[in-house]
Amino acid sequence: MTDTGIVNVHGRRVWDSRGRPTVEAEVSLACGATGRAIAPAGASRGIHEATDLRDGGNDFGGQDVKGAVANVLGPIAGAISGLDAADQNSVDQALIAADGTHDKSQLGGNAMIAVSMAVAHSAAAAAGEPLYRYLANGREPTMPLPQIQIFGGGAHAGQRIDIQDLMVICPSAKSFSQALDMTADVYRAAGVVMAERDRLQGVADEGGYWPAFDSNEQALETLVVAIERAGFVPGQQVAIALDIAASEFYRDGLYKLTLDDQAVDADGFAEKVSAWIERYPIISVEDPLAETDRDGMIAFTRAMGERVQIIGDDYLVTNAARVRAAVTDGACNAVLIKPNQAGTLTETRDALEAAHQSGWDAVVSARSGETEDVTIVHLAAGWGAGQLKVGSFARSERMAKWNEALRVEEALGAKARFAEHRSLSAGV
Ligand code: 2PG
Ligand code: MG
Repeated sequence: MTDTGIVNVHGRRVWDSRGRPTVEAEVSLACGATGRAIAPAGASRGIHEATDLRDGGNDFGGQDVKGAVANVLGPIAGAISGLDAADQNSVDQALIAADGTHDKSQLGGNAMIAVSMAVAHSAAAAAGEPLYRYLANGREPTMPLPQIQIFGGGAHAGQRIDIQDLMVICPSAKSFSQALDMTADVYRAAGVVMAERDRLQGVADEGGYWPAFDSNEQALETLVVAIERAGFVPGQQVAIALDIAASEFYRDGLYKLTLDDQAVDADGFAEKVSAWIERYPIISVEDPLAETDRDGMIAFTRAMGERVQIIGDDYLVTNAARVRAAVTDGACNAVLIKPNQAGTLTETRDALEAAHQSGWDAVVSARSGETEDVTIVHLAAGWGAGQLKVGSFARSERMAKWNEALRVEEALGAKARFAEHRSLSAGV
C-alpha cells in the first residue's frame, strides 16, 4: 500500500447549528495522516439533491443519523479501505458504486460527503499542504467574493417572510478582508435600524436578523437604509443579493406570497422580482423561480440575465448534467455549489467545472444547518470558484468560515488574488 493508502475510516454522530444530529467522518492513511469532515444539512432542499439519510422514528424528531454513521463504519469503510486517498476520483467512484442508487439513498449523501471531504483532508495532510493549496494543484488559489446575509427568511425563519436570504455583496471591495469589514458595518447598522424601528427580534437560522417586516419589499427597503447608514453608496459600494428560494412557496403553478397576500403565476412573479431589481440595487438573484418551473427560469434569464447574476441552487443541485442542460436552455447564468447536494467532492467539482467551462460564475455555499467544518472555504479558494456564501455575519458556525478565509488570505500574502466579477460590477 502507498503512503496515502486508506487504513481506517471512522464515523461518529455530532451536532449541527440547529441542534440536530449529523455525520462526522475521520479517515486515516498508512503514513499516519488523518482528515476529518462533517456533513451540513439544508432546510430548503432541492428535490433532486443527494439524499440526506435520517433514521425517522421518534428519536430527535426523526432526524437521527445512526444509520448513516453505521454506513460509514460498515459498507463505506469496506469500499474504500486500501484505496489511495490522493486519487479522489477513484475513492468517490468507489463510494458511488457502493451506494448504487441515483440519489445516494442507500448509503446516504450525508455519510458519503463527510467521507469524501475527509479523504481530501487526509490527502492534503499527507502532502503537508493546507487543503486549499492541495486542491489548487499548482494553480494560484483565488479569494472568493463573499455574499453575506443580513436578514434571514423563508424556511430559515418559520416563513416569516417569503424571500429566504437578503444578502450583501461588496463589488467595490479590493480584497476579501475589506469585503468583510464593509459587511460588518452593514450588519451592525441593520441591527441599529431594526432596533430603532422596534423590530429587533433576534436572528434566524443563519445569523441574519429575524425578519420582522410587514412586506417582502419592506425587507429590501430596510436593507438599503442599513447600507446607507453604514456610510456606503448602495449599488456602487455595497449591493444586494437575494436568494428567493421560490420553490418553497410555489404550489399548483402559483407563487404564493403569504406576507404580501398574493398568489401570482410565473409571469406575475417574474414581473414582481424584475420590479424589485428596478427599484433596489440588486445584482444577484438565486432561485427566482421554482425548481420545477423550467419555462419560468428560461424566460426570467432571457429578460434579466444581462443585468443580474441569476444563480441556480435548487434548480441545478450541484449537478454537472443539470448545469450543462441549463446552459443549453438559457436558464440561469451562474451555479450554487453545495457539496452535500452532490454527495461526493468529485461530482461537486464536475458541476463547478461545467459552469466555468461555459463562462458561468460559481458560488460555493454553506447550508442552513452547519458546523465548525470549514471545508467549503478551501474548495472556494483552491478551486477558484469566484464567490462564497456562508450565511450571515454572526454565529460561530458562520464566523468559523469567514475567519478561515481570512487565514487563507493572509497565507497567500500580498499576491492573494481576489475574484473580481465583471458581471457583478458592470451594472453598478
Ligand atoms: C440555500 C441554503 C443556504 P438551505 O438555499 O442557498 O441559504 O439554504 O441550506 O436551507 O438549502
Ligand atoms: Mg438557495
